[in-house]
Amino acid sequence: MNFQIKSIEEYNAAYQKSVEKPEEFWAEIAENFQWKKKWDKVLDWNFKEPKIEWFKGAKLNITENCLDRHLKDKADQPAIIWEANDPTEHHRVLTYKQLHQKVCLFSNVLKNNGVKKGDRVCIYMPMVPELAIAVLACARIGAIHSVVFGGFSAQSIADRINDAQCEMVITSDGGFRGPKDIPLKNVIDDALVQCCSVKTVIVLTRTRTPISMIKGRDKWWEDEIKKVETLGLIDCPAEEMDAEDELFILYTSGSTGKPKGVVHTTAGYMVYTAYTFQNVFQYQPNDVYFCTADIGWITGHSYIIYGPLAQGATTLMFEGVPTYPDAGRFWDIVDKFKVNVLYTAPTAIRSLMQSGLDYVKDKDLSSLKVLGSVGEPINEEAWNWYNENIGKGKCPIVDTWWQTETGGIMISPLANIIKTKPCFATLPLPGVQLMLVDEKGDEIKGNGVSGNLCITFPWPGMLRTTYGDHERCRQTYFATYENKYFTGDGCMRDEDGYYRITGRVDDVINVSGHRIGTAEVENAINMFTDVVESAVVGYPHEIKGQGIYAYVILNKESDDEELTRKDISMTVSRIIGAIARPEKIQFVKGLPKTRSGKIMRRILRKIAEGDVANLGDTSTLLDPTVVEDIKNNKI
Ligand code: 7RM
Repeated sequence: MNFQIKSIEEYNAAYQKSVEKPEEFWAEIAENFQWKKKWDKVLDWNFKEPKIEWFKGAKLNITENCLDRHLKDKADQPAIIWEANDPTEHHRVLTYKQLHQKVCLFSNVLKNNGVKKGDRVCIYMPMVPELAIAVLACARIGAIHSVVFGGFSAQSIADRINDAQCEMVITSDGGFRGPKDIPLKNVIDDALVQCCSVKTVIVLTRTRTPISMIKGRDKWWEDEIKKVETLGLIDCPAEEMDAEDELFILYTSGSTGKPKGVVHTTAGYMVYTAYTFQNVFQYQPNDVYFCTADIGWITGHSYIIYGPLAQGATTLMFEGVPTYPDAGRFWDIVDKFKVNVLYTAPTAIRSLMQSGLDYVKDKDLSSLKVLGSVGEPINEEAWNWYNENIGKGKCPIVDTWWQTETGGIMISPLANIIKTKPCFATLPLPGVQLMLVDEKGDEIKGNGVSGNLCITFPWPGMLRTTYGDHERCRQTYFATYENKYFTGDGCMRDEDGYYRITGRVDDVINVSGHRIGTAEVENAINMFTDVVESAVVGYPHEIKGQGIYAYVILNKESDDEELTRKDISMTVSRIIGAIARPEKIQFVKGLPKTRSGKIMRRILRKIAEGDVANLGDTSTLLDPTVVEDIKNNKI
């Protein structure tokens, strides 16, 4: 592998080349992969439509790159180490050879059940190796996977299945998450009442919770595997895919009510996740790499599965949560498997920090070499705690900024190469051309400035479209500023030219690293019988980064406000999922609106933040008494 950057000079040279000769730059990197046919053209693009094509004309299968090509030298090296939710349950190790076999077998299960290239498959599973196997099996036969995080409600799943017209669902009887059992198959049954595209449901046995199994539709994973084994369908040749064939859909929230299906394609995504994984974490052969994300989010797709496996790494997958059975769980895992690279989220760090050092003190963390952070801005206190108590001052912290849409890491230090600075994602990776702009879209030049973060040139890992609605993709990302991809984030560039992401500038709340659209939550709250109108904003939350604050107008006074709050919460849980439940609900008589009827969220945000003295310009307010009422009854 010859794309590993080893020094700051090599970084500078790589960056410069990526800007001056982007096609040559990425072509050289792409040479390190296994192609069935090489590309005709490295890049074809315009941001107007947008049209983005990387490695056009090339043929490949990403699973040959993640599995088959490692069989020569790494057949017996662990590909996936799996640690169960319950520490007394035995962990599992799948070598590259074993993972390859299991993916092939399950690929044949998919084919045997009529799944073809281009079909969409919804995956709703707990963090078990079979989830990674299901994802890779889809990729192997050219089916498009749409993984839905296990915390989403039946309604959310149904919306996602219908949007993508999935033919199959892969799930399990249930999942273990800390002290709880999650009834995954039950939720799927509720969802499928609304989904007529789904013909088959494959159900893995995990919790042995009693579940319904519908004849003709539902099939046990284990039985299906036996069937293909009996038929002698052991090997499964990898489908030949075009570079720009769709690899997966992943739904993410934006400023509008409906989540978007972000589409990633095969070749560019593979090259980008592998390149960034290698360079950001500086992964060395035989390192044990542990990313604590869930595969239901982009971080799990890119940096538990595809990036690490493309690089022949050992990736550790953890089924549970950081605080079960106690707040020492991550450190026990680091100790047990001698983890070298740990990649986690600020929300987890803050929660473990609050639990105190007792959970850290007797753990051997000396194997750690690199620490990573992702999902939201990391505050200085958490950064320092992570650095001192986990890294013992010896491990660089790579604060990685990126998005579902970017496919892979965009701004980050390269471990041990780019000097870190608390709270700074530091510098763009090679191939990433950034620009800060003002409201009008004019570039903000120089250092010591802030603006809206845009990207001005394509990179291989970028989204290609939003599923079934290309115009929405253009509108959302390419229309705000001409000829630029707009990230939705605010950003500052300091005197050293280092970048610091300050947070979303749109109506998206980042709760524990999960993106939630305010409009989505409002729609869910408005479904509650007695709600007339609502407005949702984010406010600073000590552990979650941001919490959800809802202002709600009821059609009649509640005789038990606490109960009504719980009812509203339950309604949101049903409509979206527990992750979107508002932390705070304030009943109000009216919402601050302009004369044209627009809710003035800026004012609501200020009040939720507790900054009532600085509401800013309120001269356009239709009815100022509304604001007084809200201020006086703040919770
Ligand atoms: C990977 C992921 C994306 C949004 C993004 C930011 C925020 C992510 C950082 C960050 C500050 C970081 N994808 N964000 N990483 N903010 N520093 N290192 O999280 O699509 O779920 O979210 O998350 O606002 O736009 S995501």
